[in-house]
Amino acid sequence: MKEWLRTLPKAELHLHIEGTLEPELMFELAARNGIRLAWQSVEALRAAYDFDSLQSFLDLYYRGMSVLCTQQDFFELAMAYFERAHDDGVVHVELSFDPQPHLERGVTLQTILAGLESACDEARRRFDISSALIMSFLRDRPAQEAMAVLEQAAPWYDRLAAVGLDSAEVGNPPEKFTAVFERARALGLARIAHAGEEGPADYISGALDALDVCRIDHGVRCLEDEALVARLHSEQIPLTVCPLSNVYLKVFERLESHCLPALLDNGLCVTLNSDDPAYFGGGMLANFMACHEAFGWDEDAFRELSRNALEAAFIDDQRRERLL
Ligand code: ES4
Ligand code: ZN
Repeated sequence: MKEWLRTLPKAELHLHIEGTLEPELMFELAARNGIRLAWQSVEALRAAYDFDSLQSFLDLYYRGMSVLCTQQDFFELAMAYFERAHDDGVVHVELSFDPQPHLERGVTLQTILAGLESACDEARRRFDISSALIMSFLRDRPAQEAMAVLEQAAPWYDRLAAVGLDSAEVGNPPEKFTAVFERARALGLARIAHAGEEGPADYISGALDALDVCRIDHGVRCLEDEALVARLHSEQIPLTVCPLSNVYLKVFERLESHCLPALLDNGLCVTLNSDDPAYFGGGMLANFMACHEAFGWDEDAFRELSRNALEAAFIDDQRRERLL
């Protein structure tokens, strides 16, 4: 099954590029940039990957990404990810990036985007992997800051597939960002948002109503609201579910108790994704294999999940047809 899953053409729609930073590269970049890390070694860092919640992960995630300084750093980060994705049989990737923590450290949007874009170009040439960029706002920071970042990104609007919303969910409802997403819509940008990962089902409805999103990242808590499930079903709103992430962050205790089978039973448009593969035990193939083992899904089930992702992807129709 593993080899069959590897050859299945897969699209990854929910990936934080900063969450692909493996400890070895983190230490290499820290040394190159003269940055002192809080951990003594790669092993000590890996041992710290023991999360009890989204926040405990985010604390480490933001500390880790502080080694990214130059265009070359962002290029190497993304290329290392693309190589692993190619080995996993991934043919299309939508990379989210979080500008705010980088801007705060004095790293410019130009540095981030030039590095990521050149990696995307090389991935297309070397691996025939297509890609799209999603600029995400941190929901635990002020909406005004997100608005300023959106304005600052003007030179790149035509190269952004969408804007997104991530970071600490509970206490930061989608409505906080109504004006920012309204502005993004006026600029012609597509919109997506994390919702219903740790936050309640209300945040999923809120993201659809207040932010007019076309996809929901995670969305696993939708099952707590029957009317919402009916809506997600009738509108076929794609959910980018991240099975291993949800187990690592204790959204579900074990994969066997994950709600994925129930989401599918309700006829929802589910996709499988890796979220932060360096932190959550592996990439797309590891996530697919874990689901095969936990749920006993067969080839037809995975074909449908991959088709859902290609249909929900920000990708030109010609390439979509070719990959489907
Ligand atoms: C994230 Cl798993 C997750 N949830 C919310 N925000 C994030 N940023 C990076 N990974
Ligand atoms: Zn995420």
